[in-house]
Amino acid sequence: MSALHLSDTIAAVATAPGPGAISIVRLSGPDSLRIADRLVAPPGSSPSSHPTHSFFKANIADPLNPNLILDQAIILIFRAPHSYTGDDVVEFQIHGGPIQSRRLLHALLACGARPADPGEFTQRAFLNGKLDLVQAEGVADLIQAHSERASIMALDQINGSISHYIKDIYDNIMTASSYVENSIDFSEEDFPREIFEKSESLINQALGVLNDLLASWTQGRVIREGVLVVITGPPNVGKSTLLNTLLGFDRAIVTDIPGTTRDIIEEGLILDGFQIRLADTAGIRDTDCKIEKIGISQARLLLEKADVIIKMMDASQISLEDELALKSAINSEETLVFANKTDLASAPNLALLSIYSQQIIRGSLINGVGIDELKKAILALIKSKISAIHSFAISERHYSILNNAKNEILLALDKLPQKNTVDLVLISSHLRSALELIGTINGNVYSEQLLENIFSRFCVGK
Ligand SMILES: Nc1nc2c(ncn2[C@@H]2O[C@H](COP(=O)(O)OP(=O)(O)OP(=O)(O)O)[C@@H](O)[C@H]2O)c(=O)[nH]1
Ligand SMILES: [Mg+2]
Repeated sequence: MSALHLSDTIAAVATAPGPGAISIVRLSGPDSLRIADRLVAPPGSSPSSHPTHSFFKANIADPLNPNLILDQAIILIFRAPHSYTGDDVVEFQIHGGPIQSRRLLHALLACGARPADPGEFTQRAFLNGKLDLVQAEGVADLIQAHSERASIMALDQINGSISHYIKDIYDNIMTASSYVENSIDFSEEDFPREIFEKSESLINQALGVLNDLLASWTQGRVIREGVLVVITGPPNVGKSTLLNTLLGFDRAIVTDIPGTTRDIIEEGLILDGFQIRLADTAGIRDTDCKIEKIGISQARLLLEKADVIIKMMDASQISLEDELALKSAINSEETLVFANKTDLASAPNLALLSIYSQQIIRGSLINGVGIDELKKAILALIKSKISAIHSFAISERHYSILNNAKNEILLALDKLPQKNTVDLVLISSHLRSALELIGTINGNVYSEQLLENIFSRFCVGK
């Protein structure tokens, strides 16, 4: 990406391709008004004669053949710095459809604009100080949001919910770090010992906010990517039947042959507004079958990533293994136990299950029994993971950077109470490293590579 060249004027279609009522083509950069002037056919007034935040109707013509009218347009003028990007921006609202927008885009390119890269308008907004990197990431999250909850969270992020905390952490560590650095040159006798207490208090404040942000990560992942719910258990207990029942259509093959499912079968599902990734897996057992073995090891790997595990058993054949699995499941925060096939279960087995009635959901999928109870339990588990404490939620990128920054801060904090002037250089270097890391979250510190990674996930025109 020729990312950092703010002197170019960039153009792109901002609306989704395909038929629609209106298409919007955007132009941003120092030559926007001059380029737009070349397209407006007389007797329309030229865009450069209009003040910022004004709009007017005009015919736009092919710059190489001014007699050829391309479309009628509403033209909007935003002069720097009062635009989304901070550049001079001209937006053309024209008739919808892919042909009209493509013709206008080609005309703009012929007049000297360059095609915009993905996310380049938002990247310019960042480079021009209109928003920080966390807010820019919120824009991408908003466009990609699959649920109402995800879009609310993204909008909060654009409005600065996370940026505010990152700035807090950054400012406190910066002040602590300057206290430490300013005292490095003092002699042992004149040394202002109170800087240790002052710095410690600032660093602890920063650490508290940082821990709060870290704690919001699970919630964010669950809302943005969906909750991973994995169905597991021995072969033939009805795992694939459960997947099909929850989805409402036959996605997985169901037979009475143990070992039917081998590959992981994952499907999306919305349950009470929560996006769920529901996965059916191979039944877990000792087997000599090469294919089944691969399926079982894939299932085990997926279980490690699961947010919710539905452990299924066959109520008509409760093995010692089932009982052991049950005991470990009871202690696990993410596991629900579903005893299926109660229609086939003997009286002693039903009696045994009733001992665990608080921990086990009993059902008979073939008769539609137990499904509502299971859905309720899944939702309760998801809600317990999404506490109301956090109105914001950091992303995976923020999480890993904050964790590294936390390590640096803890190393600095570890040296402080010793009130040893020898350690000042070391403390200062840990604090500097933390600052550099935190700076890459909001973009106080950035490289072209970092911007490329972030903005490449945007669409063209945003
Ligand atoms: N009687 C009875 N049979 C059921 C019930 N639920 C599922 N089955 C049957 O149990 C058999 C196995 O079901 P599956 O859903 O394929 O089981 P699975 O756990 O996915 O099996 P694998 O893929 O082999 O691990 C099928 O014949 C189902 O029709 C139930 O509630 N009662
Ligand atoms: Mg199956």
